[in-house]
Amino acid sequence: MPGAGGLRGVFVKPQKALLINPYIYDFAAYSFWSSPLGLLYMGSVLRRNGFQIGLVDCMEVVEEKRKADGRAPFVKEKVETVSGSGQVARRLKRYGISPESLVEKLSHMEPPDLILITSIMTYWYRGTHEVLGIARKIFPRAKIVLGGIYPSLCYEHALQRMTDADLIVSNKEVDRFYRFVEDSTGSTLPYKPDLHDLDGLPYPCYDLLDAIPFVPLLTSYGCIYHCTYCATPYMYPGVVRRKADSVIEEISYWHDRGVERYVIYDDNFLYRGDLYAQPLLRAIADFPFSVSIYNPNAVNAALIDEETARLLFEAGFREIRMGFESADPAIQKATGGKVTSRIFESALSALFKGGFTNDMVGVYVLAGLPGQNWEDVKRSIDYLAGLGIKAHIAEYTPIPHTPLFEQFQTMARYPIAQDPFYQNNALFPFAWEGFTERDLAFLKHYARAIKAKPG
Ligand code: B12
Repeated sequence: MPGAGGLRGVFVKPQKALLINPYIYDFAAYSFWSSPLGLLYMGSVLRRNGFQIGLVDCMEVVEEKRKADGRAPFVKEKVETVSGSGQVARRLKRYGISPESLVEKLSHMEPPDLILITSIMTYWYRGTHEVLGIARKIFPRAKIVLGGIYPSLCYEHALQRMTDADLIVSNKEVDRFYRFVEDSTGSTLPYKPDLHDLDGLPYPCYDLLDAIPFVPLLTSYGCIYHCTYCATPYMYPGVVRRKADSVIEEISYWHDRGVERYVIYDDNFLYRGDLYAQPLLRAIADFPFSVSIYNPNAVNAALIDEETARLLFEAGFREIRMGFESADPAIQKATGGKVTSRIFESALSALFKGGFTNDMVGVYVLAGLPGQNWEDVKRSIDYLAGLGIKAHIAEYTPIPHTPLFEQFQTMARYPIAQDPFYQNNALFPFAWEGFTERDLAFLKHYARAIKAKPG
């Protein structure tokens, strides 16, 4: 059973590994079912190899404000606008614990042999840099490894800036990581799984948390779609799908430990639904207990038919997020051509038949694409409002190694290729006279004011 503990007797004295999820600097951040899943997977792999694992998750939330669906605001503090941010007028905040609390926490720990630090968004690298410095200072003899999405997408930048790390690895370089651990410990790791083997991996070590508000379920790597704004095809060129049985076993495992909420991390969950999502959802619906499921990554509306909608509802999806992107057929086509308005409307009617009400449906509309006019977004919001659905504005994030980034990076109003800090969508990198920050503020307000019609 993948959740079980480590192989015993591998090392004479157990090695200690400390996992750190750094605090971040951002303008607006909310724990929208975010979780350092990759880091916790790495922790379980090391645990299987006999390591003792510790965790410091700097991204603490305000527990009293946790919503029924599991989301919660991060603790935060305003900080001065950091130098070099040029035209940025907005106040930067630090989300998560303070550097002082981190120092305090680490100072009371037994020195680890190995420290693993993740960095989830490219534009969060400043927090990662500080946390690396703190870890290096307090534990000068520990080997520190940096991994995650930031080094996977901005490898050269990380190499130049994250000099306190002994090793920096992208998501494709797990073998380098294993070799490094073997060289530093002088032992051979008996368990070196291929991280793409989602069926065989030990469950991520969420047991290290005091309480588990939700568990993300990683049901695939990669994506069959090639949306021009998305880096998934670059990071994971092949699509690997986890077996439905393995997902069912993981839910049972966590349910026995009191977990009720599950979050699907998947870019193409409904792809080939008759072979995958449908049997999986049927099995979840057949559990003798009920669970709550969320899908912040959105599903493709084109793949929602009546049977799928009914099963999503019965399995325990408390809301369903779909990508719509734009009511403009040209933008629909240019960003990946996954959905048209006609297809979208038929998905919506299937969802309503399946049991969902309007307020359980969330639809992402992209705003701030290079050259996009603000009126396009307004039309999309109006279109959705006409169907009784509230739009969620997803501000475009320029991400390295994506077609849109390569094509338009020189048109951004910040040096997004040189400094990932400016890739933050809160800075609206592609504002122009046809779509200003003022327009964006208006649209957000406008979308919020629309009420989902009771279904
Ligand atoms: C799930 C997901 C989310 C979740 C939360 C993710 C999380 N972990 O907290 C939610 C829905 C909240 C989310 C939100 C957003 N996301 Co998102 N998301 C993803 C997605 C689909 C998967 C990420 C993930 O957790 N993967 C699973 C884990 C297991 O993989 P991993 O973290 O890469 O870790 C692996 C390795 O890197 C390694 N590893 C990780 N850490 C370490 C550390 C060490 C030391 C070592 C050795 C190894 C290691 O271990 C894992 C093994 O495979 C990715 C796309 C993708 N396919 O990666 C986009 C992605 C990360 N998101 C992206 C974007 C743009 C966003 C949004 C801005 C979208 C929007 N417009 O609103 C928001 C911003 C959120 C915010 N500000 O808080 C971009 C990245 C942007 C950037 N500049 O960095 C991505 C790449 C998608 C894209 N469009 O290209 N997202």
